[in-house]
Amino acid sequence: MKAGIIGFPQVGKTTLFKILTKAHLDMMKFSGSKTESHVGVATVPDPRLDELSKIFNPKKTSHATVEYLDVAGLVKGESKDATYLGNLRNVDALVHVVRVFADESISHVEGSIDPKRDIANVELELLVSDLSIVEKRLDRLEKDIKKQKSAVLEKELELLKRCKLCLEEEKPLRGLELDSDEKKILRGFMFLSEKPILHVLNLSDGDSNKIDQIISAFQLGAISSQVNVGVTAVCGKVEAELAELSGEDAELFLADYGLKESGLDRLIRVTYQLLGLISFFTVGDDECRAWTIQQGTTALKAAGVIHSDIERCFIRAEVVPCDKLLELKSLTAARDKGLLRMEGKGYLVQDGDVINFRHSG
Ligand SMILES: Nc1nc2c(ncn2[C@@H]2O[C@H](COP(=O)(O)OP(=O)(O)OP(=O)(O)O)[C@@H](O)[C@H]2O)c(=O)[nH]1
Ligand SMILES: [Mg+2]
Repeated sequence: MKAGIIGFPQVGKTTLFKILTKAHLDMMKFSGSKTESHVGVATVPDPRLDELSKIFNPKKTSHATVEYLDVAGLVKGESKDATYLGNLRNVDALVHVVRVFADESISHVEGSIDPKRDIANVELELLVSDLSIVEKRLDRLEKDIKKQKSAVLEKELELLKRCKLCLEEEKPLRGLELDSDEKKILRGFMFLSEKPILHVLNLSDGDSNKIDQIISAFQLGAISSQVNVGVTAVCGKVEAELAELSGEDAELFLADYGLKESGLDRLIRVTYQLLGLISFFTVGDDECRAWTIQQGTTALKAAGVIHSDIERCFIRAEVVPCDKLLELKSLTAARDKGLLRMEGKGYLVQDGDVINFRHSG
């Protein structure tokens, strides 16, 4: 899974990127090139996997990961330039950092704190970028159709006209209702306003206890209830300090700020929810591992996430929910109790399933 971090300049994008990916990069200042970006990998925290590892004591424990991309700040009005946001086109989701922290010494593009306005402005940049792509393609299509009639091209033309209308009304494409054929047609364009987006409000340290009320405090209820849109908050500065601590110190530090979990944990959890992602596990002496899949994935496709050979030679999946396995402490015990179920190709994998794939390869 890949997520792109976007936002206006000096809102805390790189700060968040560093926290998420635990990157210790000193040269995080961008040289000014619009297409420059940093890539980092965040580990998805999962206490269930840690518990499984305690039982199986494997040589290796592999958490799921999310790849984050940190790009230069958006400049209003420049999104028509296709290369500017080009780096973001192949991400699965966008994380939009919104500045809420007050700091006189750090300039704010609009000169004042107003998350609702900033969210609207960023959405507008995404729309404008998509619209310019739609218009170019429509031009081309109309010319091609004049030369040669084609049902396939006509279908694309109709769909892109719908997209154009939507964008001209300043509505993001993620709100369009599309059937699976239409989704397929649009996939290649990698439209930005079609991607799920998580707005992350970057709060002042003093506001750490307000995270739960953030949506109502800034009247973001209507925004957060839109399809494929999430809103959450972090305290960038607090999290940056937290990232330097470990274990008990980190827990004490969190308690001091009245926080239940680190912003990193929450952010990754919310991103998973937003994208409809779940985890299943494989266990053994060699490796205990978490795998990420879309909710509603079949056992066959889940096998393919591990290796295409396992999908190709799939016989069956042996499944036990992780909480049951943690209780019984071994697969043999689970089997003896009749809790290790045999499932076929079409079984829909559930979050927390521990799976042993039987295959003939
Ligand atoms: N007071 C305060 N300052 C912060 C916070 N988060 C980031 N900053 C500061 O704001 C400045 C900009 O932070 P960055 O993370 O570099 O922001 P950015 O969005 O990556 O900036 P560009 O890449 O230049 O667009 C830095 O000086 C940070 O130390 C915060 O939560 N509180
Ligand atoms: Mg930056």
